[in-house]
Amino acid sequence: MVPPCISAPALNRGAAWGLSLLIILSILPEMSISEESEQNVVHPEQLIVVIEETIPHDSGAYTQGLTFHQGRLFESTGLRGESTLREINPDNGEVLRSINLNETEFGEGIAFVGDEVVMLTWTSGHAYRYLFDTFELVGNHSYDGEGWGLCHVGNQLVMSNGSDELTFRNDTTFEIMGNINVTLNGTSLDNLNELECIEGLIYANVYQTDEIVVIDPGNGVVVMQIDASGLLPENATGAEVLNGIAWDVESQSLWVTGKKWPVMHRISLTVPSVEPPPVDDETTNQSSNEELPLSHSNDHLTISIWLGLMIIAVIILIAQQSAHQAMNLKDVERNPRNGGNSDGD
Ligand SMILES: [Ca+2]
Repeated sequence: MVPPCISAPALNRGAAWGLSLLIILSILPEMSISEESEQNVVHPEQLIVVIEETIPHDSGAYTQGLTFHQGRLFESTGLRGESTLREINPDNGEVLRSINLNETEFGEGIAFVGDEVVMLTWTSGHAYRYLFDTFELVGNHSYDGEGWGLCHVGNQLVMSNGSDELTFRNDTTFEIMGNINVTLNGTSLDNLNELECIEGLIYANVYQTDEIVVIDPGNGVVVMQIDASGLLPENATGAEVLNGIAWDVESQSLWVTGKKWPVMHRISLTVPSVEPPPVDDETTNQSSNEELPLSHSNDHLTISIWLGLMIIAVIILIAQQSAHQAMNLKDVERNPRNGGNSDGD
């Protein structure tokens, strides 16, 4: 049934529909850009660990740094009054030799540069250099801010400070050469702790988690995410968080431990063979990325339906207006005296 006339409000509604259509058409390109940038986010490969070998570890060692040099294993420990630099027998976990830091200092990460081992101190701003075969102190660099993890690649030391930032320093002068901000699924990842530089990538413990992330040093993007949960024996008392990654280039083996853990593990990495266990919200957000294309596809379908409905509505309104104008014209032709106004005065 054709309405008796198209009122001014109806015409306004038609204009509003048209305006809405223009607005939606204008924001569509931005939605496409947003989708495109989401598609550019690198989602890391998910890996789990397999224990290949276990040796004892000093359960009094508050592990801060762990690294190999020439097949020999070195560890640094923290806490004021308990901080040490030590060599460990990689066959049985025995502490072969150890030196103590000043009681006011809190030991942090270590890394080798040639035959010298560089050791950070948390908030003291000192990076000490020791000859590895004697632990003789031969150098002392200063730095601003906090020192957490350390590893060595090329001619640079990579240093974490507990944030999402990694700083690259000249391995001789300790000068800052650059820095990167680490992102996981496009979001900043804080609490980067102990580090290990392995074959061009940076492995990092994430403090207070059982997670190890593998970082592209070129752009800070996490390219692999390792679930290292389940490595601490259930009967371990007093043990704290996972911390300590060491790569033995000679045997191509990867070792991990934790603060005051009674064990160290040689591990391998693999992809999960079954569905991963229930995860927390953060991980859920990360693991739901595979659903994003479907979600965007649904968004596009919804937008297309609305656009179609609006176009149909506009066409109907225009048709109604045309029909009404035609009727008015006929009325005028039939009743020229009253101008076609059948309702009278
Ligand atoms: Ca390390």
